[in-house]
Amino acid sequence: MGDTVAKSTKLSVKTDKKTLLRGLELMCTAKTLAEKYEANKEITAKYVHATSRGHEAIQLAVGLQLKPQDWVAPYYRDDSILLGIGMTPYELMLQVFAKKDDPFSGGRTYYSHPSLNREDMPKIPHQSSATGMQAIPTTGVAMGIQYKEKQGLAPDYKGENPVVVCSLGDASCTEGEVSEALQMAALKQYPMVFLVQDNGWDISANAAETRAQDITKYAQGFNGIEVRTIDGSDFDLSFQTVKEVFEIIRKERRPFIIHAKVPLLGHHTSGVRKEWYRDDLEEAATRDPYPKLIAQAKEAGIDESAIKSLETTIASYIDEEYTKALNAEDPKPESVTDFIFAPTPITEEKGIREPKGKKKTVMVDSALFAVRELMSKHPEALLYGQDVGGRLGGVFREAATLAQQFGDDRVFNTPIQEAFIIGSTVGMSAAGLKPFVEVQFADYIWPGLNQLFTEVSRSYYLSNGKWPVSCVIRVPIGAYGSGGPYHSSSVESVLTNIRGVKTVYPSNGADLKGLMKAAFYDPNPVVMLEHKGLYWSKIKGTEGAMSIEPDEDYIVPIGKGRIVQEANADAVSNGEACVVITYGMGVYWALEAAKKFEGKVSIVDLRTLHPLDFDLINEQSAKHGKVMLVTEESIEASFTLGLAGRIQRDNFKQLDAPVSIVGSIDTPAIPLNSILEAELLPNANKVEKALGELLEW
Ligand SMILES: Cc1ncc(C[n+]2csc(CCOP(=O)(O)OP(=O)(O)O)c2C)c(N)n1
Ligand SMILES: [Mg+2]
Repeated sequence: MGDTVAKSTKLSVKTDKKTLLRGLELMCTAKTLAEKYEANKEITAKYVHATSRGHEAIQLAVGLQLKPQDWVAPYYRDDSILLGIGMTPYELMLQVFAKKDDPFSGGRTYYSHPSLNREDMPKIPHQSSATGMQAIPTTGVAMGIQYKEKQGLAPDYKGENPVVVCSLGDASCTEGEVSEALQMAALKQYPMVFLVQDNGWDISANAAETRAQDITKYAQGFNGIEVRTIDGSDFDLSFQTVKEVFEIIRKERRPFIIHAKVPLLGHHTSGVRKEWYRDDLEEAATRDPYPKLIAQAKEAGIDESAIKSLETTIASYIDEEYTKALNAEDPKPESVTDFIFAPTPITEEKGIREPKGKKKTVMVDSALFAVRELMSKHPEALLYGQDVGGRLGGVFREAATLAQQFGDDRVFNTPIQEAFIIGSTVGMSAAGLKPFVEVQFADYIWPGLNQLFTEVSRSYYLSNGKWPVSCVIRVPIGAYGSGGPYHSSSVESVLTNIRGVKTVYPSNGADLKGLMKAAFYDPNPVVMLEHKGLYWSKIKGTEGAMSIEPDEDYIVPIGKGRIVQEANADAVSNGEACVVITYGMGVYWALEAAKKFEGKVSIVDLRTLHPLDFDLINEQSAKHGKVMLVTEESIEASFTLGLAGRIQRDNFKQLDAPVSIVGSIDTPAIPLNSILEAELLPNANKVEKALGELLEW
């Protein structure tokens, strides 16, 4: 086998003998693992997995040359990258069986879906299964590294500056989000490599069906990314190419694509088998990297008998390790709730909410002041989004003056790329930074929602606590002055459904400032919903959103509601009072409506929608017996409807009436015309009418 290939291989191996031997050992290990899984498929295919069979050469070339300061995002076919960086077969097999000691996720995610934060190895942020979706978070890492270098925050690596590798299958590159990542890498010249392993296959769809051009041609649309196309089944060529590219990036700090053509020799995954649909298996076998590497090893003077003995040793080693891994401990059932949120240091309200001798300011400025104070104190804090840069300072002037004060590298505009804006925080946070990002309108969070759900929200849980994502995502929200169908929407029901993200919705400047501080110091992702109609208190009845600016140390813990108004004690004990539980604009509708029922209405402002302050909600519900929920969203299938169910379940015996809900009329969108808009939205009159009915019970 080796001899046949040797004839067709150039006799000019450049890689040293020691590396060739190590490459051979690891390639043999990867191949033996794949064969072992296949031979035991009744057992190993309990959980779906894919192997690198056919892709090993380029993967090992990358894995073997990564250093501890580097970052890599391997995809599900990259088990040879993992072997290359030094993971053991036993550690990998713990993942195939989803065992407790799986070093990546503790049995929470599939084989070769790594996340690693070891001192002596390259770093791997959490890797999802969603094809192509790692491109943005990984570009975020490179963005973070560049930021640290520019701000003088990076350690001195003595000329060996970090490289970031984002590994992708060829078919995944047609995902729209990949182009957002390429755009940013090209535009800002990030120090990274997109490694595209081109086997010509999607699952069963082939290149001819799914792409108009390969990545080499596609990349021509991204000015400033250098591309190398190589035979990724040739270990020597792969090793030399990666070596050269890494060396350039370590010095010149600019992006590359390595387009590696490879044969897919194994199954797509354990569940989708090659013999069902592949018509190219014979041709693919002629490009097997293993005999090619054997030929190169022989050329470098490694003899046949040494290779044979290596193969035998590895085979029996894998057999032993397999049995050990199969019999390793499973995760404990009770561990299922570990690592939902990383513990936050902010648990108490602290500081002075209303310092003496200060004038009231509008809510939009409270946000600005909070960000300014945080950025002055923390060089790792930065702010980016659409139009937040110096020229405008945000379409609501919510970031006005920040770029002037902190410079264009710390406060800057992004392209219109909501997925990048949100998803890049995963990488920025992993790199040790604290990004504030902004989605211009809640209506435009949808293009970023995939990143929020797939990457941001799950990173901490699926990495078994290794990679919390600390970021603040500011989102102006809500209907205000005929904003119409695309500048008025409420999105909290969808956001609160994404469980690994905290959702905060302050109704006044003091809370906004205090919560912005808490969000910044929180190790978890926090979405800060900021109502546009409250920003300047221009709507009648919302003057209360203005507040004296709290002092610099003032902080409001996330997950704690606030009693805005209390009914009088007699009315409460006689069963003549009710509590309105609400948030955002609802606080002002409730306050206005309550004027007609003097002393009979308590009002709770939730301030945080997830995690909810159930202690306060239940205490107030039970105490009043009559509960009304007010929301700007429509009611069906909503956050508020879920909350009503929970209140009724927890307080059934104490309630004197069904929980009343006031919300918008249920339509697919908020219409533009002001008469239609007013008809659709709640207001003080609608709340007043519902209060009258509730208090009648
Ligand atoms: C967003 C998303 N859509 C669909 C899938 C299902 N899926 C898994 S692998 C795959 C094909 C990916 O092909 P490619 O990127 O070329 O990698 P290869 O498996 O060929 O190495 C698909 C469609 C997925 N995991 N994620
Ligand atoms: Mg492919």
